[in-house]
Amino acid sequence: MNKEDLLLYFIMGSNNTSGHPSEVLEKAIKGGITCFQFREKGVGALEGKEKEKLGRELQSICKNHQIPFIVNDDTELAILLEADGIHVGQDDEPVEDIKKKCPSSMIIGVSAKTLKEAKEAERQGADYIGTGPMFATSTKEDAEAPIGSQGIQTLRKQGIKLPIVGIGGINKSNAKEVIDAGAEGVSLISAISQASDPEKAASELKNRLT
Ligand code: TZP
Ligand code: ICP
Ligand code: MG
Repeated sequence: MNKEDLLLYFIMGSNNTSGHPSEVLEKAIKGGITCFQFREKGVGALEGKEKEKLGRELQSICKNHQIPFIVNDDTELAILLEADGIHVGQDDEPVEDIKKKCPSSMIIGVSAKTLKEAKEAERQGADYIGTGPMFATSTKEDAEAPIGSQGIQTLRKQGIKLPIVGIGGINKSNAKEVIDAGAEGVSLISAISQASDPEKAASELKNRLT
């Protein structure tokens, strides 16, 4: 993956939107997102064949537009779909185990916010880290206290060289601040998935970042 692909990284599952996920994704792509993560999690999340079906549908839209398609958490699904990548949290499957199962071309993203977590992700060969929550968010039920864009500045000062995307409570008013702190990109859910006009939301975000 190119670092540039991380600039405007949209994440969504079926419970993040009142619209149809495929339509929201199409609009987000028109607006200029550069990467997509399928995160089917939380209340009412699809499972099994239904989850696979939606994943395939969203992946096919990404393919048509040459947008990297990343699967959250579910290594088996990422392998089955031959996704471009997998994103895991600190409590999920270790990167070393993922690397044993997945093709070497698979992008591996890890959630990491402390120096220790970031160094460990780097050591294990992650391709990027997702750091947050940057700001207050109600999208993730068990989100910890926000660390602010300073959290990214600190990781950079401490010598972390891996590409970083900030996550959590990011919108068009604070997105640039995250990039200025040293991140390659911003990842976000509600600022696009809950927008009345997801295309406009994505394109306004993109304009603030380029
Ligand atoms: N991880 C940390 S915060 C978060 C995740 C998945 C939720 C991001 O959602 P939003 O709506 O962009 O704040
Ligand atoms: N960062 C990214 C990019 N995705 C996630 N699901 C997360 C952190 C928790
Ligand atoms: Mg997880």
